[in-house]
Amino acid sequence: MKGWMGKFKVLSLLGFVALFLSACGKENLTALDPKGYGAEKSLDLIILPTVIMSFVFLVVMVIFTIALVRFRKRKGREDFIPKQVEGNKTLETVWTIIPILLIIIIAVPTVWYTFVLADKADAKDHINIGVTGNQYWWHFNYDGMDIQTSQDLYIPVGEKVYLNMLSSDVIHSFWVPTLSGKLDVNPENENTFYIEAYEEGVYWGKCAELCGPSHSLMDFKIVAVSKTEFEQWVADMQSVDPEAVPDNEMAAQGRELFQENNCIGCHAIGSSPVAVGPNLTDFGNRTKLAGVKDMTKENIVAWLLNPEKIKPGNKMTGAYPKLSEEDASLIAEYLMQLKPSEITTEDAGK
Ligand code: HEC
Ligand SMILES: [Cu+2]
Repeated sequence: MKGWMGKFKVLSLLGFVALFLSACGKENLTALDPKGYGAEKSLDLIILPTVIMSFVFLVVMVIFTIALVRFRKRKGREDFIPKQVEGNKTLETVWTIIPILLIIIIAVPTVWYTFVLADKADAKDHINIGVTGNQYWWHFNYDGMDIQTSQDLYIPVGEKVYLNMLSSDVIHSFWVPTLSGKLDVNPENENTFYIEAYEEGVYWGKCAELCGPSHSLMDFKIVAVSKTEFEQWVADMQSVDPEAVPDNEMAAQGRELFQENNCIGCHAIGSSPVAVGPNLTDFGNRTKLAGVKDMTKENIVAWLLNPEKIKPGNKMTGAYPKLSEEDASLIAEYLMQLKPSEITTEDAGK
């Protein structure tokens, strides 16, 4: 009886944990609701073996139950020995061939789509974006468009977008579960694949390779907008004047502090290739600070005073003079008005 209770407790605990974990996650951060070609094919490849394995499990369980019931020890036939089938050639052949066939049924589409999804023959005809993984943020460089940005990647809906990925430090892994599978981002040897979003929307991405203390905070977003909105966004980004002095007095002071405090050495505004830290051209258009915090002035000031508290191990901590709260607040004013485009994540239906 006691053993039975123990099992019951373990099972209910597992059930509870499963229920609890099923509430985790964000919308558009799931591989089970694909909104792009890569994710759709990945889900197909999850479903196929699951169906086959469930079927095998069912068949085995049915045969097992029949055997248990039919050949159990019964009154009056204690010495009954069922017919022995070891060495039966037909049976042995059947249960060797069936699993081989099932494995082939799983393997063929898996290998096929592995090659299809890695194919980059038509990359030249599409948008190419250089992706750099950094501890703990992502940088994006639009090929031939003179646009550099970080954290949020704007793409046109319904189009293949090729991502050519390298890391500036350790191995990361680029994963936008709703749009595609994962791909490792290595310090050497560029890895390429494409993403394609069927619907406009904001799709959350995660680094999927343990890369340091703030690995789990290495979030980013794909913002899929209509083709015309994308063209508008490109034009807006291209017409940014990095030298522009804001009209707002506080923001203008913040701009000077930004230049005096080393910030500009790591953070580019405009299409400069400097990318020791995130490009801040469209910082005011982002909805998250450093990928994870809500974009409020308070949070920006908190970040500037002590980034370590928000992202342990980040590469900004200690690399600039200590700021007073007033200065941090002025810099925040400057950064928040860096909004080059009217096209924002809201346009993507979120
Ligand atoms: C040594 C280079 C370096 C210096 C100097 C530096 N930063 Fe950073 N900064 C970084 C890095 C790296 C990150 C990304 C941290 C992370 O997310 O892991 C960052 C992140 C940020 C972010 C968040 C960006 C985003 O996309 O959400 C802001 C804002 C910022 N820095 C502002 C500043 C300001 C203002 C200064 C000057 C007072 C400054 N930084 C100085 C490297 C630097
Ligand atoms: Cu990472």
